[in-house]
Amino acid sequence: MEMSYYAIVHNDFDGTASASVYARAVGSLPKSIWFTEPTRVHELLSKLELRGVNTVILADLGLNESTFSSVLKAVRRLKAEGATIKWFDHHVWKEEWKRQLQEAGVEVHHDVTTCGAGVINKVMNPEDEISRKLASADCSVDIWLHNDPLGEKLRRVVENNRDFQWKKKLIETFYQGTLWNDEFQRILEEQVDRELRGYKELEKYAKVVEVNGIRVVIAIRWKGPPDISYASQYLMTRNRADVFVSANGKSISFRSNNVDIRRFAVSLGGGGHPLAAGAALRIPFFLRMLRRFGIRGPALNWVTNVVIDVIQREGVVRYESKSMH
Ligand SMILES: [Mn+2]
Repeated sequence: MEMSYYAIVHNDFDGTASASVYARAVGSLPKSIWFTEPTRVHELLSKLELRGVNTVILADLGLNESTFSSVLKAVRRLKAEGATIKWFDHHVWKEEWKRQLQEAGVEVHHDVTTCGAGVINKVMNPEDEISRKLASADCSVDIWLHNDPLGEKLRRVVENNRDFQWKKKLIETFYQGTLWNDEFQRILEEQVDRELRGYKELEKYAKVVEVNGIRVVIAIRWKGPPDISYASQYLMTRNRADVFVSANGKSISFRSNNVDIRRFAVSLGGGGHPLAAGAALRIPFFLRMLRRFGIRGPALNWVTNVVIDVIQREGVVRYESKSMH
């Protein structure tokens, strides 16, 4: 059993669940916890002072080429100061990164078949029922398995409040063995109410076009819930559309359940997954101004032309996924 440790985790549901599962496995909460993004891990690690704590765990944080050497330098320094470092992740890694971190003395647990909390649960405490249930709920939304209703509920509870203090409180609650309580229920109900009001408004922000034999629903970004994944499913279903596109002024997002939309995002200079991708797309200043005054039509038409153009240029390629229906 460990005396005390620091946790550095992704700033989302999976990071929160990962920290909770680890805490249950070692029987104590972290001395300090940081919620961050994969692009900022190197900054955090280079500034980290051990102050008598000798274990550092990182979870649900991927790596990238541009920051890897700073990460490596920071972990070498921490190792030299006597730290034990454990890194749990499920994002796509280069073999090279894994090898170099291991050579630097980092314990790497990398498994792309599950979510971050799932990796920790498998390695640290596969027998713990609470951890298994939490990891299952988390994986359901984090890697789009959509096979555990608790995931949809907990995600809303986690995302209800962006404050780190809220995530810390959730970790304590999960650590104690509570996965659902009256407060969560109240938050869920309020959140669902807000979403339902949001769904009613959505149609005002969207239009449907047919291009190359598919129906595409295009939206200008709305404020508040529902979030883009729920809104995209809702608008596609209601409009019997194959592709959902939304633009917020600076970027464009594509979603589909059966068309490879990553190709459209790549064509616009972006990228992502075959069924969820995006690119930078700056709506002209004047149209953004109009939109700010509530006149959305011109911006929506401008985005629609961009979308029609890219679909006609790239053509439609179907994509079948096992994990989505
Ligand atoms: Mn994750």
